[in-house]
Amino acid sequence: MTRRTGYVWHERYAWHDTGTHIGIYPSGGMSQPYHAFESSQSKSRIAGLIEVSGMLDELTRVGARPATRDELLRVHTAAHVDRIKAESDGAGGDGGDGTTPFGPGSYEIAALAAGGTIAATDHVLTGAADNAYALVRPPGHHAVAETGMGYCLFNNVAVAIEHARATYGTRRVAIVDYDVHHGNGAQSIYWDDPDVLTISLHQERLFPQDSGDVSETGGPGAEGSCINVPLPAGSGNGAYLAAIDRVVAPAIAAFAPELIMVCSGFDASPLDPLGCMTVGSEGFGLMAARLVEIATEVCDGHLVLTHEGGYSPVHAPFCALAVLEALSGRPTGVVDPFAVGFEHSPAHALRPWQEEAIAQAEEVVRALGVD
Ligand code: 3YP
Ligand code: ZN
Repeated sequence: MTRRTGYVWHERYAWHDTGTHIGIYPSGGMSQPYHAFESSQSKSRIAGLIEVSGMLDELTRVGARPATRDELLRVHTAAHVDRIKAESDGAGGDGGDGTTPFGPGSYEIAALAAGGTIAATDHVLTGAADNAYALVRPPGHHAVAETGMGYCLFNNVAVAIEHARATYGTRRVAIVDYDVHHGNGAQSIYWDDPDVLTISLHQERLFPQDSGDVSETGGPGAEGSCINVPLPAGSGNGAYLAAIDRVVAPAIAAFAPELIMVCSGFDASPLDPLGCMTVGSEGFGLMAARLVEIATEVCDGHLVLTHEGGYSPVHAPFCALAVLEALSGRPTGVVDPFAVGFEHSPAHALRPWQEEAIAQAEEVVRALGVD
């Protein structure tokens, strides 16, 4: 079955300047200048493969528009929004934690990233598309109300959710975050909100280092609206798919959201410089296919993905293409060259220590009575 999949990409996303860093850290001294891992490379090359593979012709192009200041203020403090704007009007600055560099004009690009996610959400909720992928930059899932962090300036997914609530009266929303890092931003923003379920699958204690434990389950009055699956380093397709089937699927079925938002990062790839996981393009594609199934069962297929991390310029494009093939139900026939020699890797088997982490999260879902 084929579906109409909305797709957002704007060349201006590639113009967000993260400058010379050695990946994560400022360069200088004995650290020869390189670039920030979060650069335009991986994103532009994803957009490139989507076009060259012919996938673009099968998608519904969705235009990006900037989120307004008021739309950002539904999630962020005025002090944060205005500081980013002021620094962006000057020489550039940092999102707030010293690892989130940005150049002149990045306020407008970050507003376009949040607005691109809004546009994708509009397409799905008005029925103009069945589901959608917003390939936006800068990413958003670490940004909290009062600051940016970890390459993120504004929380794109939260800005889109608040837009949906204000515009369509959407009440219950689930967020699934499979970026290799913890989705701390939405967890923090919706900690006390029982109507937004946040689920994050991530490498345990990676970033932010002290968040995303399985014991974090939501604030008073919102217990059970937050689920974390911190997976051990080395987890591959088997662990991720088991987490989707045993934690994500039952939690969402019980929560019964009207809309599912996905924070889609490809930094759980074995070629990623910022993670130690081994999810292949096949794994990402299968996760997306399961999410489509879950959305079909619980919320009329309403599924919106927004792009987060993923820093392998050579592998991320094949991961993204596999996801778009699953969303649209239209295989391109493109072969991921990295899958050859990787498909049969033992790294994909679900290992006992990974299974144990999943079982703990499963227990949270069960104990909270949502299963
Ligand atoms: C930002 C600085 C150190 C780790 C990092 C993670 C960014 C990311 O991909 N988040 O999803
Ligand atoms: Zn990440």
